[in-house]
Amino acid sequence: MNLLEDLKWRGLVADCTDEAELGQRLAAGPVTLYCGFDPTADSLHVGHLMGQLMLRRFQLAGHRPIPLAGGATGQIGDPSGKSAERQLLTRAQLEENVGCIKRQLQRILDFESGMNPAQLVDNAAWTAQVSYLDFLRDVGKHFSVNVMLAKESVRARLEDREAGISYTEFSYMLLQAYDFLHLRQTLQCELQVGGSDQWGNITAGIDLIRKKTGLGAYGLTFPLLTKADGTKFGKTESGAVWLDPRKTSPYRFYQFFIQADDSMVVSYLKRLTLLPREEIEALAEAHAGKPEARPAHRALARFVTELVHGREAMLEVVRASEILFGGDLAGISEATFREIVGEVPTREVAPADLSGQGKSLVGLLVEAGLCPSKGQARKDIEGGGIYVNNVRAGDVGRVVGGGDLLFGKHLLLRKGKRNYVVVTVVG
Ligand code: 383
Repeated sequence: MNLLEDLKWRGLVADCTDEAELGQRLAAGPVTLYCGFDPTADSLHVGHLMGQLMLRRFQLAGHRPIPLAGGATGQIGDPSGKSAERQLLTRAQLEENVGCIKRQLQRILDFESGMNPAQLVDNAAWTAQVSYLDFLRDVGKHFSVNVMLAKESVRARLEDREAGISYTEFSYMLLQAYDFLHLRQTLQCELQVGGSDQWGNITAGIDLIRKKTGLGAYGLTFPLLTKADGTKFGKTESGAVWLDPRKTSPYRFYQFFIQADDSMVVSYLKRLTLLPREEIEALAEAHAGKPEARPAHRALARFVTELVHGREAMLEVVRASEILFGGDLAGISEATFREIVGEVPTREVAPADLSGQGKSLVGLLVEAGLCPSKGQARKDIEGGGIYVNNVRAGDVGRVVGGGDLLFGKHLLLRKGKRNYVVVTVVG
């Protein structure tokens, strides 16, 4: 299967300039392509992964990817897909954000490949020094306001009179078009990819290239990720799902994919992983046959977590995610354990209670609220239904003390299959 067919099978083609032509060009030899990312925050989020992965798909097929950091466009703000005017970022914020996203754009792609290495660029490099007058003469003159007004991104904001659009955001598409022209001329970049919100900006660039140089160029967009209810994917109650582990921990990140909607999981596998078609089809079948085993969710979460956070972090969160299903606690980091603590009831005890001689498990079970009485606690222990740190406690005389504490302060108590309480020593 060729690249375009694979992209179509994955549901990754929304709009495309003449598809047959693009197919022929891709078959004829390596193509240089780019995708832009604006430094609107100090991290990229899962929505951006599609663009990064799109570049990677092309690279794996032998083409040359250019991730672009919008050091210049980030100073303006793309109105595409935005219902209201953006707040301008301060210079300091911008600088900080550009640094952060550049580091993230250096992942996922191969920058060392001898044949088709990726190349990171920043549009501030060729835009910052252009004078306003030159820009209006050399670029602005090729844009018809009539055509600009008809672009979806502008039209939507004009229709909503209250929101409106500033002259600054209205001009955004000229800057993105100028980038494409610049990359076409300096790096022979022939194709721009992006989400479907970018179609207007991409075609603006193709038109500018034709008018200024007479050369052709291609554009390809992918549908934006949505949830089963049609709303934006990648948002939780606590905000976006970030790629920076300090903003969204690898554990939360993994859980986000594990909790994906059943009806969407196969589509996410196609669009957010590089797993081959046969593997995805086998996972789809396994999911249809035994959805409660969550084979497709696990494969999705593992793949994306490894891609973003690396293999070690992925393996740790997979293990951590099994702890509340009775899994082994050995080797778990304190940070990850804390995440789990956040998911179950916790009970605080004073240090004296668990030091020295320790404390009887029977008493602790009652205090922790896992057993209604000491009598019941004894019965539960005898019945084999009580676990300390996921190890069965068979002895009614069991005493828990300092040696049982995880990271010197936590104890994971469990009754039956899924009733957990974390006892934490405070003070
Ligand atoms: C800037 C200069 C260019 C080409 C593109 C840009 C950025 C572009 C934009 N993109 C979004 C962003 O930065 O705003 N104007 O957050 C998102 N992208 C990708 C993809 C997406 C788009 O980075 O659909 C989601 O991630 O295109 O919203 O010369």
